[in-house]
Amino acid sequence: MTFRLLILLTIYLSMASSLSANSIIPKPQSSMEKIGEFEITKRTTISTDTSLSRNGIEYLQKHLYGVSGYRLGSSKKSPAISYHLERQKVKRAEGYILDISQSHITIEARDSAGFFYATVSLMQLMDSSIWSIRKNARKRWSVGCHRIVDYPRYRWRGMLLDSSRNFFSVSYVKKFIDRMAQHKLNRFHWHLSDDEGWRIEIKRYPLLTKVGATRGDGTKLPYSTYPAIRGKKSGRYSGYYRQKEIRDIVAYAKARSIEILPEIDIPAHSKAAVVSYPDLLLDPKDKSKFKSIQGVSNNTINPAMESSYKFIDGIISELSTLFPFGYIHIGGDEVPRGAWSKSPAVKRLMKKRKLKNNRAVEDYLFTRVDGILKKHHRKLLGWQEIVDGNPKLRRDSTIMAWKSSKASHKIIKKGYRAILSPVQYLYFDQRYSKAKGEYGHTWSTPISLKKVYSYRPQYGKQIEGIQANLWSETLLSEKIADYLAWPRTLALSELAWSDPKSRRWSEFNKRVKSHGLSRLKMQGISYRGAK
Ligand code: TNX
Repeated sequence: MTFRLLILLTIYLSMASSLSANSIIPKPQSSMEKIGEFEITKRTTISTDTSLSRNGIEYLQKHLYGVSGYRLGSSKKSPAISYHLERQKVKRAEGYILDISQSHITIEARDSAGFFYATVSLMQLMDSSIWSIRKNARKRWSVGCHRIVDYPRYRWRGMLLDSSRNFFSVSYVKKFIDRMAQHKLNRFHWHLSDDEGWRIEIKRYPLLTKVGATRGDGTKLPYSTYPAIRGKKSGRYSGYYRQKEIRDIVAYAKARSIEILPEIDIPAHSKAAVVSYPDLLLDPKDKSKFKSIQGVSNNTINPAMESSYKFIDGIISELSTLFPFGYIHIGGDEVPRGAWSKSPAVKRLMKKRKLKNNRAVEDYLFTRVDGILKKHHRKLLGWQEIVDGNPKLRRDSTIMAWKSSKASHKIIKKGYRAILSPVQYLYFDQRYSKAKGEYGHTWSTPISLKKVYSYRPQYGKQIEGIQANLWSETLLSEKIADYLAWPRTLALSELAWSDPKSRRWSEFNKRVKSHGLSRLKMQGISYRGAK
C-alpha cells in the first residue's frame, strides 16, 4: 500500500468511527471522535476557574487515588486538564462540553452537575478499571480524543429504593447512590416507611423506631406480612437510620449531584406508625376492619383525628431539617376500601365538612397535608391515587404515574406535573423473565432489559421526568437488589438522558456488553448475567 493510500484510509476510518458510538452510558447528545489520545499520568496537572467544579474534580481524584495511588497536582500555568465556567456556550442546566485533544482536556459547564457529569463521561472513556474498588497496577490512562456536547433530556432522572420492606445498610445505600450518579441519575427517592417498618429516627416520636422498626416474635408487627418477604416465616427483623447517618448520606449524594426525596407513606401503608402511636393515629371508637391489597390489616392513619395532623406536622418538620431538597413525598397510594368506615370521628368530620364519601375524606386529608408542607417550605410529591379525587393542592405539586404509561394524562389535565414510572417498564422489583429461578415480583409483566429500553416516555412541559422503582418485598439480600437493578438501570439512564431518536437497541446492547457491564463488574455489582 502506498503512503498516500494509507493516509486516505486513516482519514476514512477516523470519519467512520466518528459516527460510531463511544463507551459512554447514557449516550451523549453529540459526540465526535477525533484522532489521537490523551494520556493521564502522575504528572498531569489540573486547574479550574470555578468552585462549581469541586465535586467533579474530587470524584476524579478519589478514583485515581483509589486505583493508581496518586492525585493530580494543580497548575495555573500549563494545566493539562482544565475546568472552566462557561455560561454562554453551555446553555442547558446540567450540560457540559468535554473536549479531549492530544495535549489538553477542557471541560466546560455552567453548574456543579455539568462539571460532575463531564467528569463521569471522561472516566467512562478511560479503561474500565478506573471504576475498580481495588488498587491495581495501572498508572497511565489513555483517553481517546473526543469532542462531546451533552445535556439531559429530563430534569428528573430518578430511582426509588424501598428501605422499609427490607432494610439496607448505610454502606449499601451509598453504593446505590454512587452507581446512580455514575449514570447521570439525579433523584434518589427513599421509601422510608411502610407497613413492615419505620426506618428513620424522629426525635419527637421515638417510638416510631423503638416499636415500629422491628417486626416478628414479641413485637407488634407480624414477621411475614405477605408479600413482605419470601424467606423465613418467623424470626425478628429490624433496622433504621439515625439522623446522623441521614445527614451523612445527604452530603454524600449532594457531592454526586443527587437530591434525596424522602417518602413517608400516608395515610395507608402505615401499620408501623399506627402500632407505635395508636392513641394519636387511630380513632379509639373505630370498629372498621379492613385489609390492604398486600393483606395487612388496619394499616391506615385516621384522617379525622387532630392528633394525626399534629403528628404529620412534626414528622414533616423534622424531615425538612434533614433533607434540603424542596420536595417531600407523602405516599397517598392504595388506601384500602373500608378504611375508617366505622369511625365515629370520621362520620362527625364528614357531617361538619359536608364530605360526601370516603374519597372526599381523603381529599380533605391531602389538602391539609399540602398546607402543612407549605408551612415547612416544601412542595408535595405523591402517588397517582392522590389525584383520583379532587384535593386542593398547590399547582406546583408533582404526581408519580405508576399504574400505566397513560396514567400521566389525568395528572396533566388537572394541571399538575408528572413523573413517569409505569409498572410495565420501570418497576425493577418485577422479574426479568418467566424463567424458573428468576428473582423478583411476579404480579405484573416480566421486564427484560430490552423491554425497559423499548419504553417511549412522554415528553412535554408538565413532564418532569422518569423514575424506576425498586420495591423490596422480595429483596432478601443486597445481591438480589443488585441483580434486579442491573443492568436495567443502564437502560433507565439512557431513557432519562439521551435523545430517543438516537436510540438503537442493538447498538445499546453492544455498548452494554462491551463497556457497561465491565464497569459494573469492576465494582463488584452482582448484575444479572454476572459470573
Ligand atoms: C405497589 S407502587 C406499591 C408498593 C409495592 C409495589 C410492589 C405503589 C405506589 N405501591 O407498595 O411495593 O406495588 O411492586
